[in-house]
Amino acid sequence: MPRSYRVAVVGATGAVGKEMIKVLLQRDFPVSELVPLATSRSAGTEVEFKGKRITVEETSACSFDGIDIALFAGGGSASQEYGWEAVARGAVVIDNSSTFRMEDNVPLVVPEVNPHDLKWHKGLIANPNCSTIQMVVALKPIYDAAGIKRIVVNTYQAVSGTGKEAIDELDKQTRDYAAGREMTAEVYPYQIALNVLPQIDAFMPNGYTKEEMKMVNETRKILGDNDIAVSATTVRVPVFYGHSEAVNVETERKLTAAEARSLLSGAPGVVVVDDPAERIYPMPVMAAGKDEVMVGRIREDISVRNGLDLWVVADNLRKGAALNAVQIAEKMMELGLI
Ligand code: L14
Repeated sequence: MPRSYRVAVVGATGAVGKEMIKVLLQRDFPVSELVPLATSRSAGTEVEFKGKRITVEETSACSFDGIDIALFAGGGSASQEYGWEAVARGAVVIDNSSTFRMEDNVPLVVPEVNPHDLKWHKGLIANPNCSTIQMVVALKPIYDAAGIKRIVVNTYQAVSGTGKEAIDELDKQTRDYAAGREMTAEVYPYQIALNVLPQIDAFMPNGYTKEEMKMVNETRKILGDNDIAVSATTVRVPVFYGHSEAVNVETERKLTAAEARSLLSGAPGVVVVDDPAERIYPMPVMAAGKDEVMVGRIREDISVRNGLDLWVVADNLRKGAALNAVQIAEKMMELGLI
């Protein structure tokens, strides 16, 4: 494989796609050619990369001929249609949609947590769900040190996870409210401004949403441990960028809060932001635009023998999506897999 890569970004004009192009630039990823792809709706528009304007092309099977790495920014339909096709045409695919995450022949990877799973890839690697990624980055050091029996997580998810239209909807509803106009909701079933919606993605027969079950199943797959019990409630809040999570974890062995804090301080991809006396804790406005997963409110759960409570915040478009995808490519380079 070359030391500089022809990189396609599928969904290049969306919230995640744009962030992917930004991350490639910021990290100086060795791109010999950038090929931005999108649906016919956005084809013909331009993106800027290293001072050049590049025309966005409509995705087709032939788009992947000669491509080394294809980053699918996700909406599942392009992934469904072209994911394995791109592999057949010689590309390594890193897919941000939920389409392939639970398939047995597809590694589901967070580079700080399970880089070894890249070794058995079959051409397509899945990028986990945004809420799952930031949680497992924070839990990995705890899992390694003390084992994990059970996780109960509640999320506070930003609208940017849904995409540009949702960012615009929160912006518009907020303006409408300030101007005394009536708000209308199109993207979400109810107003999101000044509100909280206890539904992300569709409901399943067991009463959980798909987003909640993604957190359950993906966490076990990434940590490689099907014995971990996980329950999640995923909630949309009127925040533009940055997902927050209240994570309760029951460990096999006792970990004090001080031990957890010191483990997390040395963990890759984590920054501890935890000084309650000074009112210092992570918040989405602080995490937006940052690469690290921020952890604070670290304390021992008073209701069980071996339990911890954590507050975990990260930029859902960066570590939750674009950055993790690019880090997967970087890790594959490092391991000599591309
Ligand atoms: O599984 O915030 O990647 O609406 C896509 C939609 C994550 C949540 C996924 C959202 C989801 C996202």
